[in-house]
Amino acid sequence: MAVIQRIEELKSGALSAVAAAGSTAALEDVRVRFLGRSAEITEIKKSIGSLSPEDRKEVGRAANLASREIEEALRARTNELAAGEREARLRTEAVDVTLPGVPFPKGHLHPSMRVIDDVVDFFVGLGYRVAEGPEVETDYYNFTALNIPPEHPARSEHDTFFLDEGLVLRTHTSPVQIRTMLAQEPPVYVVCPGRTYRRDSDPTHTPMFHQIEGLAVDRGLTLGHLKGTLAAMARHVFGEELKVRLRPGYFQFTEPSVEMDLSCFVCGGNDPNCTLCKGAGWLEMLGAGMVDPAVLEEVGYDPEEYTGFAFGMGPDRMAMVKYGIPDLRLFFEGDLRFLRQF
Ligand code: 2NM
Repeated sequence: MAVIQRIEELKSGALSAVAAAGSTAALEDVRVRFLGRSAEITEIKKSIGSLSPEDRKEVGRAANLASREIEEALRARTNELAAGEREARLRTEAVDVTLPGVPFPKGHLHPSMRVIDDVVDFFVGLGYRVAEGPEVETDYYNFTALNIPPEHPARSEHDTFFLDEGLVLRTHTSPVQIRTMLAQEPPVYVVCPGRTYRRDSDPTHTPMFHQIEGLAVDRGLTLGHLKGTLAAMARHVFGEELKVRLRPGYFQFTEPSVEMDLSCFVCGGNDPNCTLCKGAGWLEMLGAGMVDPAVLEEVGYDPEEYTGFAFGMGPDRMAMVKYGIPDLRLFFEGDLRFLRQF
């Protein structure tokens, strides 16, 4: 019968095409061509219904056998080729794990940032929160709320950069403490690092410099808490052997006010020719004091119920001392030859 003949031809055509295919993709083409929806064998199977019962059985059997044989050949050849293709892909994608890595250039922490991180970490460890605020401040937050009213001569000590309409570049981070106190009730324990600005430029002053201030307001806080806290902070940053001392100081927003010195960590106070302390034995480190009742009242705290201590320090200067850097201006010139040393 002609149809049976044709099925045989199609089958041997398909088997040679399978044998000739060089890739799994080519095999897929062969499958579509010989067994797909519009392949000739498929058409023959569809037309079986119109044959006589005897022919139907014989043609059906031949067509099914042929399809099965082609499928089997496709499966076997696919397995063969897939293994080779996988092998080739693995070879091209191979990674030589014994090759040295590509060196990744390391960044450097700026010396000021190292001191800032040290100080902030210390206070966070005590349970203080970190607070930040705007660098462009209103005159009110930068001065008036801190017991420095308009026209007060203390304002001139700040060498302020004035902007338009009652705005200034903040001369300290104290306005962040004012904002914190206005936003919450005591107890307050905050540390406030940030950039500050004063019109000043020489080997130990730059127009932009960093400050870290801190504030604690609670029931029963005393100068003793201030001294213990700041001494522990100094030892954390500069070394556990250090001694500290307080001297009387003056700030408009604290009463009493103090200055804190560190014992010289280069000579320990024993070398009259010490290059760091110049024989003084002590290094000036920070200013602090008990928050003036006028400041507490300004933010709506009752000074009969609460007391507080506050402090401010210059991490840039602390870094100069800690790392022996003679000129503060080097800090902000962005010269990599300088920065890479840290
Ligand atoms: C200092 C020294 C002493 C200070 C006081 C306040 C506030 F907001 F509580 F009044 N903030 N910062 C303060 C006190 C800052 O810097 C040398």
